[in-house]
Amino acid sequence: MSSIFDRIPDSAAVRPDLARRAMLAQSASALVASTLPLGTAFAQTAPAVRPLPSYAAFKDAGSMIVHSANTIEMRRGAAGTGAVTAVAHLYVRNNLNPPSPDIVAKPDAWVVSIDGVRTPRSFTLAELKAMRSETLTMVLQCSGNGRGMFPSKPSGTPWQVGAAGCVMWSGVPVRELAHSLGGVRQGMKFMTGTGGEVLAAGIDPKARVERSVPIAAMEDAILAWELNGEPIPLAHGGPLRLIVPGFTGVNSVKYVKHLAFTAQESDASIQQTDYRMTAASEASMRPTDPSVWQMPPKSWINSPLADNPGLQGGHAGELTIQGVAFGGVNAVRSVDVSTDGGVSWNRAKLVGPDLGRYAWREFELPVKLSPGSHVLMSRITDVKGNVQVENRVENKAGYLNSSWRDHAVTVTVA
Ligand SMILES: Nc1nc2c(c(=O)[nH]1)N[C@H]1C(S)=C(S)[C@@H](COP(=O)(O)O)O[C@H]1N2
Ligand SMILES: [Mo]
Repeated sequence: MSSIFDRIPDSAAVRPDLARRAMLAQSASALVASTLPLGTAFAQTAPAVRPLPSYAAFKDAGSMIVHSANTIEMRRGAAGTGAVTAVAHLYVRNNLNPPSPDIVAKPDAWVVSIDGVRTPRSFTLAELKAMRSETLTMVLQCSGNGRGMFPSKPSGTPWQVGAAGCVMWSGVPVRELAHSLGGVRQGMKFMTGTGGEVLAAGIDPKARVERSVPIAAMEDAILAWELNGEPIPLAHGGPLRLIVPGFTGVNSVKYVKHLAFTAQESDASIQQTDYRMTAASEASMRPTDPSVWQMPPKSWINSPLADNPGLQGGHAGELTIQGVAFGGVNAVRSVDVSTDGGVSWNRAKLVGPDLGRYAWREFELPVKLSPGSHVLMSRITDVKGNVQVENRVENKAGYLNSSWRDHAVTVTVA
């Protein structure tokens, strides 16, 4: 896999952001935007530009940051203002190399086995497609999104905001599938999905991608074969993916080959000693530390930004602040925006379609900023009254950063 990185182009031509930045520097722009010091540090130490790996070659290269062949994020602001993220912009994250593209060549032949029900059995994808299906819009977000903003520099991909997107999945509801198989057996506490990666001979089977979530999550989970109305590409877990809305990305197992209702959590390492909220001072993650499951409420501004000065309007300082907000497992109630570093807040307007409780809402707030520097941030409140946290929860691996302070942007009005 490393061969795809043999040629690393370094010309500005493959960095549209750099080209744009150079142009902006020349123009007499009234508004010069830059991210907060942490973001600036990231921009200065941005990883060398790498080409997209072949399985993700359909991505819009100019909108993506290729951290590695298995970790690709969307640039902040690249999604535009649509409520649904284009597949060409959606981030990619693989814990193991993806399986052979052969599995999406004949998607209907894919087999998934269902266990922990009264009458366990296997289904081909063709058989699942004959059942009633549903479409679900949800935020898919990596547990480590925002890790790049932890000053402690936890190991792992230093994602900014772009390991997230809001996309539509279509497939069969897990609760209906379980019902058709006589229902879940007694005593089952978890829903456990197993990924279809084939481990090389000699590799510890605990290295498999297998995740367990509390069984209540089955109520809204689906086994999906379509993403934004098209067959799911290999990069996003085709031909069949378990979708657990409201939970972080790792819980939505790609190329799912086994779905089981289990009494215990999986013994896979990815469940037991990874994706845990462990104190930074600990040597390793322990199975007794809290699992990374449901996503907390989070929002961030996508415009204006350093790479996207946004709507400057005809007058200096007049612009519309835009961003996205989601509540994780709960719908968005409201979003507030501050232009003075979090001292005072103004209610933003929710715009665009409401695609359900698991989707993000776009928000906007027109403002007039005086000459000088302004720190902009957003803060969501969900329908249950939970408010986006001010400060990140420090943890060893840099998970679940939803701090509104960390997601601030600084703009300077000339
Ligand atoms: N089978 C399998 N499923 C997986 C993974 C994986 O490596 N293998 N990675 C998980 C992680 S950590 C994330 S964040 C999401 C990423 O989904 P995406 O690549 O479609 O954006 O898939 C999850 N499901
Ligand atoms: Mo992830």
